[in-house]
Amino acid sequence: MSQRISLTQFLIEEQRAARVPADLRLLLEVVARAVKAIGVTVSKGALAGVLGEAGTENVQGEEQKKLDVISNEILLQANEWGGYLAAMASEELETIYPVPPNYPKGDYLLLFDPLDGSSNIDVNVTIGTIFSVLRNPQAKDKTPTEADFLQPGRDQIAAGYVAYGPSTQLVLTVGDGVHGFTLDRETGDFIYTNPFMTLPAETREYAINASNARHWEAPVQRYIAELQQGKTGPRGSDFNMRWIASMVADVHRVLTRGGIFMYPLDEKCRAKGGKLRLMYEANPMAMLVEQAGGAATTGRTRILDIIPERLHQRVPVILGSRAEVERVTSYHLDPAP
Ligand code: P6P
Repeated sequence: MSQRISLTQFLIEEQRAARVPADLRLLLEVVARAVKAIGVTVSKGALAGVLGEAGTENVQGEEQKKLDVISNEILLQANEWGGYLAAMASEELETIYPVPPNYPKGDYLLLFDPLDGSSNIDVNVTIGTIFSVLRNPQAKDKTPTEADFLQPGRDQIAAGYVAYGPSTQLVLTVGDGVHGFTLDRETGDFIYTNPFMTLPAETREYAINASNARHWEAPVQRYIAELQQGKTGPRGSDFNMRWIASMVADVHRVLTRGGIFMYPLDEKCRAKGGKLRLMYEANPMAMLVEQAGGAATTGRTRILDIIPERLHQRVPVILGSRAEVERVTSYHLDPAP
């Protein structure tokens, strides 16, 4: 049997290679333990009485599911005492969560969407957790502010997601490629199963919510129409479409077998700047995709170069196989057919 390498061993070896400082390794280990607890709760579903609405709204004005609230609490409680964080930010919290004064502060900021795709929870479709790690720009004895989080995605120290699907998979980058781990539910270990995940430059698969077609801008209309024309159109090839409406599931498929994932600007979400959140959805996914050899833009600019203005800022997202992302982006920048 080939040697099983656990996440712990992988991170210790990354630390020995001076690619991961000890406190970042500790942070990632704690996040891994927290997402295992989330996965256990998610997998119980109706048996644990955790399905359905929580009866509250989050800062986004979205109905919170019970599991949204539970997952958020699990991540906050797991990470607040370790001494490696100064503060956290969550899709489910209006403002930042400074580490309580009775705990030591550390050098990192942790951002997360605790349970992304929660509209799929009640119908048993894959959902996930997305996280991003930034360096705390303040001295440890200073209380962090929201402004400390407003760093461009290119400054992320680490990024990852967990897909709670047929298997529970953790996908992680610390800036040295993308690495996938599969949870062994019998031992509780994340096992290193996907070293150096890379994205094929070319693809024949796209992901977009086609019900928004009438709201899309002209460059997206043109791009999707060309894909739909298949062999008879300018692309000269047939394409396939998938849309799970769970970013973690759609992006995991793209990272695993290629593809392009699109939630572009459209007339419905223009006033908000886009649908997906920059700090804890677009940025971590963009870092992972670029580390895997792909590309990630808004259609007009590289996502990782965006200077954030607000913690819950939304942006258009076009990411995946580089050749396709560059094509769509070129249609935005040079619309003439
Ligand atoms: P729509 C889930 O709510 C989410 O934030 C992403 O996970 C997903 O890609 C997108 O929204 C789905 O949006 O408009 O298709 O429901």
